[in-house]
Amino acid sequence: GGDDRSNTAIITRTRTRTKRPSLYRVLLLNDDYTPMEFVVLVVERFFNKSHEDAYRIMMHVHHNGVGECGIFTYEVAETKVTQVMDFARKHQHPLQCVMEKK
Ligand code: TYC
Repeated sequence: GGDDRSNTAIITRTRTRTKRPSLYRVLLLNDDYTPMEFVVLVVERFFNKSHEDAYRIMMHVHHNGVGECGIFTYEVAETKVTQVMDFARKHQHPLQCVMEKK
């Protein structure tokens, strides 16, 4: 900045600290009732996956009990979970979608 009263230059800098946001996995859980085609549609629609990738993810969940649909910041992950849970409820399927910190 400008000189002070004793004519000494004062420079004040504030360090810029950039914090990377925490990331969250969004997972689908298997159940015995939700139709496979419905899960594929969910993965395509809400996670922007190709039909082939959506089918692979659905089959992974079917065989392993749980599977990852994507990794997002907190607010985006929360929105995905809400969208999927609302869509499943609307169609009366018990499909469960959850998020977990990476
Ligand atoms: N297990 C279901 C069935 O046999 C299919 C399914 C797959 C359900 C993935 C949920 O997240 C899921 N119809």
